[in-house]
Amino acid sequence: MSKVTTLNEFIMDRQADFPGASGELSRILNDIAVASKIVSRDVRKAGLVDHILGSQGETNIQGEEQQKLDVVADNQFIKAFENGGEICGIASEENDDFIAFTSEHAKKAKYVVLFDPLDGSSNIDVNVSIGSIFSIYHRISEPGTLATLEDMLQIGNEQIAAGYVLYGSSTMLVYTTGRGVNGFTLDPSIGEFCLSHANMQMPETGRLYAMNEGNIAICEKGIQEYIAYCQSSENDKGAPYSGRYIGSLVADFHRNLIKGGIYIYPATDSSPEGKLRLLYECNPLALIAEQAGGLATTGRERILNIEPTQLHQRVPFFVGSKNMVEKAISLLQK
Ligand code: AHM
Ligand code: MG
Repeated sequence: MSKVTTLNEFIMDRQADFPGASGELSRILNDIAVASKIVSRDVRKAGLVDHILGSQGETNIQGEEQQKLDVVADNQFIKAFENGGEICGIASEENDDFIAFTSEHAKKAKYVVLFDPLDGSSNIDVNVSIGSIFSIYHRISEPGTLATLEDMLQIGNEQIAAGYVLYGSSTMLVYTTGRGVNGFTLDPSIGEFCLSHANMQMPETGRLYAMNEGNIAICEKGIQEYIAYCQSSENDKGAPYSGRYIGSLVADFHRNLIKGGIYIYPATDSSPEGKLRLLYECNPLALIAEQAGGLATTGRERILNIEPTQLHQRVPFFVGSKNMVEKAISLLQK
């Protein structure tokens, strides 16, 4: 039988690669793993528990209806970060403003986390995969004080670590600390994430494209041309690509990471900035994509170079296999 490496062991081994590392980042990653196991358990019960499934009857700052599980997951992650003691503040899709933790211990902490506790949550009621996404930064403000908005509004390039959890046919945690990308599958029989996808590499090219094509008529011409290219027999593969759109960013991204492909959420007439949020959806996936050899762009600018101005800022998002993203950029810039 081959040796199983648990996430815990893997994190500890990696910590040894950084002489002088104090273990704070390792503890944050462990806190995320524990919180996501609890969220995974709740997601798995979604169809069974009436009081979890369905709408909470409230809307978040983006005017979207919050699902109960969104709130459950949000609270779970916040609790983990607040109790863990390594985080001085958080920002999440489900909270209008960032939260600065007020305990003396938390004020001394060096890190902030931005996250989407449950992305694609409109898919919960129909039993389709959903995910959590996270992004970790060093704070900019002085330790010992309250976290500030400036701590949250950093460029993606400054991320210390980023990752996602996919609640799919199995639960997987994929993360990077800037030294490659590794994926862990939750073994429910032992309750541990086990290394299943070491050193993940996104294929340079692929034949899968993911976009909400219902928006095609309200996209700019370059997007329409790129989708026509994907569907043409005259493209680089000499045959139409396959369209695959789950409408769950983490699931669409994960499939493309493994099989090769491109995910596009462009600016449209109705959402001129795009739909997806820079800080806790695009930046973390952009870091993972680049670490795996892929690319992430707005079509005009590298995602990881964008100076954020708002917590819930939206950007057009193209992410995936290098050659496919480059082709999309070339048509957009034509
Ligand atoms: P959410 O954060 O409210 O769940 O929205 C993000 C989701 C992504 O997971 C998904 O790719 C996209 O929205 C789907 O949007 P659309 O229904 O417009 O295609
Ligand atoms: Mg989201």
